[in-house]
Amino acid sequence: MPRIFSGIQPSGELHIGNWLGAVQNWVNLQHSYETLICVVDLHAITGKYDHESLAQRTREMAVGLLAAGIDPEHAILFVQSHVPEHAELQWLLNTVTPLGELERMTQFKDKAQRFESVPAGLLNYPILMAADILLYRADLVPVGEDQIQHLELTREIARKWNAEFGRGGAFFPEPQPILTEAKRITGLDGQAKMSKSLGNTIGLLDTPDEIWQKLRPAKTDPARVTRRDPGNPEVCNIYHLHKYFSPPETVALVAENCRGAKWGCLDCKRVLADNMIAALKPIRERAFELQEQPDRLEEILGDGALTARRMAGETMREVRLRMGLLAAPSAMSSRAQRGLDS
Ligand code: AQP
Repeated sequence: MPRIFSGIQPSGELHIGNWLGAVQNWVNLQHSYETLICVVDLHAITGKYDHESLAQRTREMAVGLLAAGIDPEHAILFVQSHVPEHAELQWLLNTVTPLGELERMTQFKDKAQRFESVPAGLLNYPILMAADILLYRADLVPVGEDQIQHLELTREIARKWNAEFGRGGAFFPEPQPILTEAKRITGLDGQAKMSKSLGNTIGLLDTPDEIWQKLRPAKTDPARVTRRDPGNPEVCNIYHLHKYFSPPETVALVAENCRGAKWGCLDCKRVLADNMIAALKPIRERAFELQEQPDRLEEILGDGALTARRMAGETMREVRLRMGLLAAPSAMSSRAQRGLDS
């Protein structure tokens, strides 16, 4: 069975951009692929973050994913920092990654502007992502469009490593992306990508009132100044969101009523809010149930980390060997193994 790997940062609330662009895909694919889903907390500390709430956000992200339909019977769900091999492989891959490639990453250039002194972790973020994927020798990576460039670099890193240490073969497969139709959901500002760190999101677990309070002021067609002005749905983010939450006949009605100025933007948003609230209700309910079962969450993440560590351990043994590192003395390995099993 081909293997897929994907991750999400606990850098804020799980939002509808993550859900439509990636998480829904993970939920569908987990039945047909060997699936690893990782809450990538080591990535989340490459930006400015609140260390006091990181652990809680990590738990909440895992709850959100389970509520959205990630099924521990079908997918290995775990937290990145619980598998130290991610950081180890990242260091080893550092040695084959060209600096110039890191510096030209669009996400690095965007996010670097937010810092006076840019942390090296932000530059090295794509190497950690490559390590995440290659550690499990994944074939496919379901992501949103924003991650395509990082995935291209992952393939380049795999190629370079294979050329140097692959002994004539492709030890690391070159992973391919899987995109959804919603590969780039625009934020409520109507301009930037919906993004946790930009505060332009609707949370997957938002209450009906929170959804409405966020949708009310959301940007629409900028040329539509008054209710009587005919609008252009094609340039309106609210119209595009209707396509994911409303039935086709409503989407058609929205377009017609916007063009004919029969509805104001608030009317259109109210219909979207109702449909979005209905679509997200079962997810919110499942999340509440899970929040009441912290032991269950602990068990799922513990099992996930254990399985992931076994898989990661197999890859790392081979990687260390091929890169010429001295094997750990056997007494040390057996003690480490006991630590791993306990
Ligand atoms: N707006 C989006 N539209 C479609 N897909 C998206 N993804 C994120 N935003 C959108 C996809 O969701 C997955 C998890 O994303 P992530 O949290 O690991 O990284 P990100 O892309 O950097 O997400 P954010 O929300 O923008 O977080 P911050 O602000 O912390 O950087 C990925 O597959 C991503 O493509």
